[in-house]
Amino acid sequence: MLNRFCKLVGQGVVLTLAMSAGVASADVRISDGWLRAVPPVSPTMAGYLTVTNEGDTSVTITGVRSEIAGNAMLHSMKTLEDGTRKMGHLHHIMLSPGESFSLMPGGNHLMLMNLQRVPQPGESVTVCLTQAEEAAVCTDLPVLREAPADA
Ligand SMILES: [Cu+2]
Repeated sequence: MLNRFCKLVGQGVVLTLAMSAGVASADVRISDGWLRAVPPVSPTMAGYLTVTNEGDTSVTITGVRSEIAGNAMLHSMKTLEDGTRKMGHLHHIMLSPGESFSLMPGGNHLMLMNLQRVPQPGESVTVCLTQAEEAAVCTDLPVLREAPADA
């Protein structure tokens, strides 16, 4: 038992050294993020952001979560043959090094569902993007009534 523990600790040290040496680093940045304010009775709210892969390996964003939401999802918008638009589950976002992907009003968005509480304009909410290979990346998004003018 003691042996096994020592071995695990040893592996952890090796991993840390490899990462600090910059062998392969995934570096995901979230920018221009915000959540659209909703009435206090709303069970859901939508959010928008740009995610950029600033590392040197490909990354896969697999979803979104927030402590105020019982459930959260990335959604895509599709235009159907009859011209109506419909939301669908965006299962993942793959980003090559240097690539970005934007969630914008009228298009792809993140959706916080089963809201435990409804944050009001002026508040910020921590939202995390989960990744296939790496730890989740979190950021605080402001709650706004309108899209920021310069976004
Ligand atoms: Cu949606």
